[in-house]
Amino acid sequence: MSTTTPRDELERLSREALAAIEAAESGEQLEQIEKTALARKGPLMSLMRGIKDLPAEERAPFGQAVNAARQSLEEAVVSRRDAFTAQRLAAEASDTRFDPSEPARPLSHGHLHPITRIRREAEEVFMGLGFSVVDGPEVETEAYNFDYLNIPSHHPARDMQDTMWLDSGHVMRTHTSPVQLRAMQRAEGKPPVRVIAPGRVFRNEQPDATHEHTFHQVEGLMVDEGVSVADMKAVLRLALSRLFGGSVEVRLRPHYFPFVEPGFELDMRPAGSPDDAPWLEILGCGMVHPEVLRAGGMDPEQVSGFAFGMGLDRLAMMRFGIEDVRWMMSGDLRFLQQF
Ligand code: FA5
Repeated sequence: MSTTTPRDELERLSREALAAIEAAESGEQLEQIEKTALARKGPLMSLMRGIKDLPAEERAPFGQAVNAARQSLEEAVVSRRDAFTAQRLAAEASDTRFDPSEPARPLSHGHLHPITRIRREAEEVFMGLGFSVVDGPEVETEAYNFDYLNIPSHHPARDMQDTMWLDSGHVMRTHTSPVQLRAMQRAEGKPPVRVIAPGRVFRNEQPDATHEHTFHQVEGLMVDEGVSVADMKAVLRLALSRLFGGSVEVRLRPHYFPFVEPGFELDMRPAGSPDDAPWLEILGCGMVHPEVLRAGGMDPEQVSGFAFGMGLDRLAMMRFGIEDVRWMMSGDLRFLQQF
């Protein structure tokens, strides 16, 4: 007959489990041992279940002994696991592939797009002249893009700007001029209004070296009592001189835009150029048409104003000597990295 008592069994189980924990060579092995030795349905717990067969006076001390054995096994698992972690960290620290004295690799970082640079410069220049910078929606209503600007439907002037229409009846704005109206309306009939509105515009164009379907303009508007063509010419000459970093001379050529009267195209060249030096066409401008002032809530009997629209892409092309406008939005790093 076997003389093994539950106490002997408990001791044997504890000894074997401890030896296994000590002998474990990896975290995975340790986890396996933990799962079998300390499982709820494992050998220790089945000893616990046999407690009811013991004489009454032995039950409590035996229960305590099983619990104590369980606890010391759990502690052994924890300290073995800590040892593994310490080993791993020590191995990592001594890994010769990591050299903290090695110089850092240079970080590659981006820079501003040429159009962003020109836009910011234009904002600075006009803010210096008392203008504030305003924004408007790229998806416009037909009324703001055309009608309020004195371009009624079926008027041939609509064909000047090939339009991308949305199914909703809205348009992708073909120019920044709608922002003129929004700025005047915001002023609620009270001059002065002095704003510029830079932004993206869209036309249903066949792209070529000087035409994009998506490009950038800066609109400008100044409305007050007694504003004249002379004011317009002076402000634009000053602004362009600052933008191009040298004094320029400008000339106005009559041009038809439905929303101004009179309307002009403005050409420029460096101040003091010989008489036969070429002029560069740079923007459209003119005195705000009375109908447009009225649509903006201003009284054309009381106030007058000038407006202009400048192509930012073309400005950037001149400033940086870029030959093809299509490179601007190409996202081609070989192009962008030159700036
Ligand atoms: C207009 O868009 C008028 N709204 C400008 C204006 C505003 C006139 C206020 C009077 C008063 P225009 O279509 O000419 O005008 O365009 C203005 C500028 O945008 C041009 O001088 C040119 O620099 C630029 N531009 C026009 N079409 C393109 C295009 N397809 N790609 C790149 N730039 C363009």
